[in-house]
Amino acid sequence: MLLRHYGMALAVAGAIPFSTHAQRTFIRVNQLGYLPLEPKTAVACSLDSTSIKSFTVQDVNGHVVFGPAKAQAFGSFASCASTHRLNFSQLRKPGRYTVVAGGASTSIVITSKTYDGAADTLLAYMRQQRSGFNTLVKDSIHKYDGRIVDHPTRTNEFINVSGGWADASDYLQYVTTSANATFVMLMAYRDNPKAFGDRFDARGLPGANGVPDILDEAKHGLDWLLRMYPGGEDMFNQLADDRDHMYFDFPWRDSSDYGWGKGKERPVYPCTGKPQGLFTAKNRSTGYASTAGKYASAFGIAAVVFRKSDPPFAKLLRERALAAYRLGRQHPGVCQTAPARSPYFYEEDNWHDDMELGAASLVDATGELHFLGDALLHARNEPVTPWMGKDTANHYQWYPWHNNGHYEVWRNGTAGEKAQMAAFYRRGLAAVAARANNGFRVGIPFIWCSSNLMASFATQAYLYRKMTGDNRFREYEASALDWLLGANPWGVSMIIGLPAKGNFARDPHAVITSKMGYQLTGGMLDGPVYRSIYQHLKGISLHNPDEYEPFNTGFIVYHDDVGDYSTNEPIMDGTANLTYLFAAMDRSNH
Ligand SMILES: [Ca+2]
Ligand SMILES: [Ca+2]
Repeated sequence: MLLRHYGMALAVAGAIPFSTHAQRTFIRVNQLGYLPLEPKTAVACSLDSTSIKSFTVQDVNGHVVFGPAKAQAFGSFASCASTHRLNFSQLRKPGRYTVVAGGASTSIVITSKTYDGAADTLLAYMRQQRSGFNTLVKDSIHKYDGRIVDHPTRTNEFINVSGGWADASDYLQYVTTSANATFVMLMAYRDNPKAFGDRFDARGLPGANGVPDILDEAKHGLDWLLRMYPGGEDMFNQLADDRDHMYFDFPWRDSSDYGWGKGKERPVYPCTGKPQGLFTAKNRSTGYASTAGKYASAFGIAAVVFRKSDPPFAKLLRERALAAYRLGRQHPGVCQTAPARSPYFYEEDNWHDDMELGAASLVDATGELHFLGDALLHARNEPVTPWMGKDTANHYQWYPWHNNGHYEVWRNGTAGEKAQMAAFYRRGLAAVAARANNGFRVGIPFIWCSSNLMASFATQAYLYRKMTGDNRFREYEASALDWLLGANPWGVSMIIGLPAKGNFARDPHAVITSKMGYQLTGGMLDGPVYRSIYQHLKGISLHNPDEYEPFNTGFIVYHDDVGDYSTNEPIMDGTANLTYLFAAMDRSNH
């Protein structure tokens, strides 16, 4: 295992995580590259209190093309005893360069093509996560989904809910994450259609089918959501539960037994408006609205996107969006995911954000402006996504990680309403930025799934900039994106396979990587967490020596190890969430 590990890392020139000689300063960069006209910063992380006065940027011939320029000292951050920001934003000429500082150097690239195809790369992971027809085995998996549980009159009844995506490296499926993923992918396409290509068919197999691949993927999600909410009074929320965790199986050989036989039917949970859990652990559900709003928004935006290409499908989606939204109004409150044998569940506590987005999506889907009034009321109930500015939060307590609803309201609002939505975003961004006075310019809390928070912060900052032209958070936005692509203490891109020759996770918490050596291209990892979280989660232990050990001495940790499900597990909804930002950064749209 160890040999495979180091062998792959060494094959990447300049991307060795840690060398045995006494290198103490490491220059961390956005490994994918830098856009010519955008902010460009590298971060020097020193494992001792090194002071760096200046840095240069050299071309491939070793000629200095920028600097010596001042290295901006920012003190310690996590394992970095000292950090320095190396800002070369003024270097705009495309090319390959080397950033040199404090006896260390790292290569970078500046090109307008930095993000070309990056959003499509994320979709590779989404295809791999498909339930129903799966591209890896070219066959249907989880063929017996599923049987209704926890229902007053329909318990044990079979319902066909085949399809959708596995949530992470287990095979649970949630409407809350799947509907958000579907919404964001449709939003990404609506706003930046030119970022997406057509190289795969509807089933996810290679070969163009005349449909942008992002819409093929969104359609796969919609088909599942339409099964999970067939209309009417029963709204389903979850397929399978954590009894899945008994086995670390291939998806096509899932041995989970929910009482109907190994590998047979999986349970389908409805929203009930009450605390849910078939065994000891219970969630704190109070209503339907958090799930109903997400259904309404995914169906609502889809009704607009498919209006021209498939009018009957668009009509069905519009009707289903209205039905879901009505059910959300009847049952305010949250519909959380249901735990089974384990104490963990998605502890979502907010639902105004979901109903806001649902209502705002219905404005475009139906042309009825009264939905905008609904959306505004919900927006004012939760102006700022509550994790922003905080030091911690429960698992998925404030979800989605940013509220696209404010942007959707802004699109149809009056001047005053637009200004209010921008002000709401500004408050959240300012609260995060106020905590970001460090060398990496990051102010998110390092709770479980920190990469999601990083991506959502950057997306909200981008939307705010687009809405207002105000660049005050520009540097923080770029820093969050840089962090995800390698400008972090470990020098690891949090997206597997991006860039193709970069330094990314070789040993993620995923069975098809650990047992088949298959690379989960495009998957975004959970990302670093507070040391205290890592130490207190159940069932975590490293399977191999930690190659990033020198960088895991601070308040946050990251391990490229199959045993660490807290930092090194790819996640479906986070990956989909990033499609918007990557598409927006793709210069083919501009
Ligand atoms: Ca296609
Ligand atoms: Ca919510």
